Amino acid sequence: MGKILVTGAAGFIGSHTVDFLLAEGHKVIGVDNFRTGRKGNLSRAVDSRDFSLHELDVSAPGALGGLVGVERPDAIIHLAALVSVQESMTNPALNFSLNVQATHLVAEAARTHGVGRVVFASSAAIYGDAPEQPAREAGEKSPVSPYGAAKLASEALLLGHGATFGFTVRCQRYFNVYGPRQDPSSPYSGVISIFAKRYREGRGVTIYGDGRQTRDFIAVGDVARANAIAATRANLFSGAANICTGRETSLLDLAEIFGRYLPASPLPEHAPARSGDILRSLGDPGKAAAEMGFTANVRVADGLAALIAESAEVVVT
Ligand code: UD2
Repeated sequence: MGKILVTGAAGFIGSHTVDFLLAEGHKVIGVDNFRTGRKGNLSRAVDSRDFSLHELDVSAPGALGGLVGVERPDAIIHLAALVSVQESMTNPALNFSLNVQATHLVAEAARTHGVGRVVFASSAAIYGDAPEQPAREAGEKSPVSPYGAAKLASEALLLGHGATFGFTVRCQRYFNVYGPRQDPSSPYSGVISIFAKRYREGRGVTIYGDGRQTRDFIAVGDVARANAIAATRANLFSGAANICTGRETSLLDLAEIFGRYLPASPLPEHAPARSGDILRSLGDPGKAAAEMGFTANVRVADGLAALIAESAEVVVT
């Protein structure tokens, strides 16, 4: 069993990744500065003797390096980030610090202390707003936000460091991730987290535009498993791969599925489409399957059913 350091451990994807790794028997070192992560997300993990939690800002020079030097993990899963595309536009300097500078410090920590593998939270945002359908890894990358640009730059920083200094780098290009513990508090939160909260409260939802826009929604449990594979599977090569399902679901379909489970809900209302909203987002999952043996298992209807059943966990106070 391995020893894995997870940055952003108290976040949405981070905490599910921690839980998955612990369930597989690994030792996990969690790192978070609790800017957006929440200690409550780790309520299961903190009971494990194989888990330790460190409050630390990855973008502060020396902070992560010191911990990596002491702990000497086999792999680092770097998920700590400024996660809001909107915030990257209102505060590009903070985006640079948390989404580029921090990545460089992770790469340096890996080089300095001989960490064998780094797994990175990249994003479909690197493809921009008019990718080929389905988006393939070798296709054009034209990010349309500082967030997407920082993710693309981070991939290059890590892959360059890995190739130069001899460690493996896996860049995970997540599509639209959803599931328990996703924070629904902002209008720019993931649409499924917003819909789940509103339906649970007996309120209707707002669909921006005609609702025929589609996304490749992937369950966070699948993403956690993809992270664990990338960090621990033997004989992986460096590279970048979409973490997606290869299936698209429209907003109208989403509302219909929620309505099926919660039939007393009001019908959705429509509002004008958001500027810059993309019509279709769909990833090709073939490269992750070929390079890592990863295939998403959870169908959206099943993922939504699980989310509704776990509604106590969805409540964010
Ligand atoms: C996703 C990512 C973002 C970035 C981007 C790249 C999330 C949360 N966001 O943005 O980080 O990677 O992809 O392309 O994964 N909508 C409604 N009603 C609502 C909320 C949203 O109709 O109450 C619509 C929204 O206009 C959009 C769709 O739902 O058409 C998905 O919105 P989103 O914010 O969940 O994700 P997206 O794909 O815009």
